[in-house]
Amino acid sequence: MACFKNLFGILMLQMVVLAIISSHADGQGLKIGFYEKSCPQAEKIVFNVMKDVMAVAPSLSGPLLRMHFHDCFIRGCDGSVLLDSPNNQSEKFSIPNLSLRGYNIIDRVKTELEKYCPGVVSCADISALVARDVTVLTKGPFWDVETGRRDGKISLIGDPINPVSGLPPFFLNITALKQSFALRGLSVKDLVVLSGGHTLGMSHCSSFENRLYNFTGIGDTDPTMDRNYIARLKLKCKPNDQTTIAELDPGSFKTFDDSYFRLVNKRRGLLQSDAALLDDPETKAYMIQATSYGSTFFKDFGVSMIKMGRIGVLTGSQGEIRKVCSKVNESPN
Ligand SMILES: *[C@@H]1O[C@H](CO)[C@@H](O)[C@H](O)[C@H]1NC(C)=O
Ligand SMILES: *[C@@H]1O[C@H](CO)[C@@H](O)[C@H](O)[C@H]1NC(C)=O
Ligand SMILES: *[C@@H]1O[C@H](CO)[C@@H](O)[C@H](O)[C@H]1NC(C)=O
Ligand SMILES: CC(=O)N[C@H]1CO[C@H](CO)[C@@H](O)[C@@H]1O
Repeated sequence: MACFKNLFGILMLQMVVLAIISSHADGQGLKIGFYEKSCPQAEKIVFNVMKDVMAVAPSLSGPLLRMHFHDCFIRGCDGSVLLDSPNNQSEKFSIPNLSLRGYNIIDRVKTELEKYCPGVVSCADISALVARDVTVLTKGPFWDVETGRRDGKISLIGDPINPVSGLPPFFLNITALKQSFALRGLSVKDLVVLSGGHTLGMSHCSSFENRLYNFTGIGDTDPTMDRNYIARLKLKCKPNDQTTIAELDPGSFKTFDDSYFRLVNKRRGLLQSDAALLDDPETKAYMIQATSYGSTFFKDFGVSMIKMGRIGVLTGSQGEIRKVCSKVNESPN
């Protein structure tokens, strides 16, 4: 009985999440060049700021790409990840945000846009455009970003850690990863393609320490991880290290390329959720294709990013256009 109740609870939760997400799951109301008339320079302004930023801080490419992913996975792509709250109770104060950086860059882009077209471009769209631009500026693919998102007014610290509707944690197995993506209308192909975004960025040692030191609680290592790689990582990450970070794609973590897949194929994926991509025939086959002659990874990445960018968006008269990305607008009374 308890079991039934539990299952029912989970089903209910999934239905609620689906209801929230599917309201605009197809991205209705978004289009390429939404600001063509209202702010013709918008995309150029974003790109120019990002060009300056990447010239001096290329290591922000990973966190800024991830920012859009976090935003879309929680409550849909509505800029909720960017909100502060007076008592630190918004999404950005939730544990999975440890690796998010670059909020000040989003603010800088917003400030620049407000000079030219005040109150026109949403923070949710800025996040989507910035994700594309950091990809391009690190030698990755270009795609046309759909715009027209509006900003949400709610951001809750508990949302990212919700086991069903939250962010997929780094230790998820392939079944759970697929479920997390499916819940948002994303396919198994989207899962493996978007994981390729780990070609940029870093991860805290604490996110994979168990694989090096205590995988099953008997002081063992993860048998699915390359032993030489484990030895190398142990030099960098000591037990209970809360501060050190390691490159997800060592040697080219500031360049968008296919080397992440090459590493995972060689059992050198850093996170358990990276290694898990070898446990499914479809994701495994994709990673071989993606690292072979005629790879479609670059083209696929744009397609999956556009799909992700449609999750649970607010459009039309929903939400608002924030004046400052970290704050909801004052109500006019
Ligand atoms: C919110 O977080 C910041 C930085 O982490 C901290 O300095 C500040 O004291 C916190 N505010 C409250 C009300 O907890
Ligand atoms: C995958 O993880 C889920 C929970 O996260 C668990 O219920 C399931 O048994 C796991 N599947 C496998 C094959 O390990
Ligand atoms: C390994 O994990 C187990 C179970 O969580 C714990 O009891 C043990 O102290 C850990 N060992 C080390 C060396 O951290
Ligand atoms: C739990 C945790 O580390 N939260 C962090 C989330 O991000 C904000 C802003 O960067 C930090 O101030 C929090 O400490």
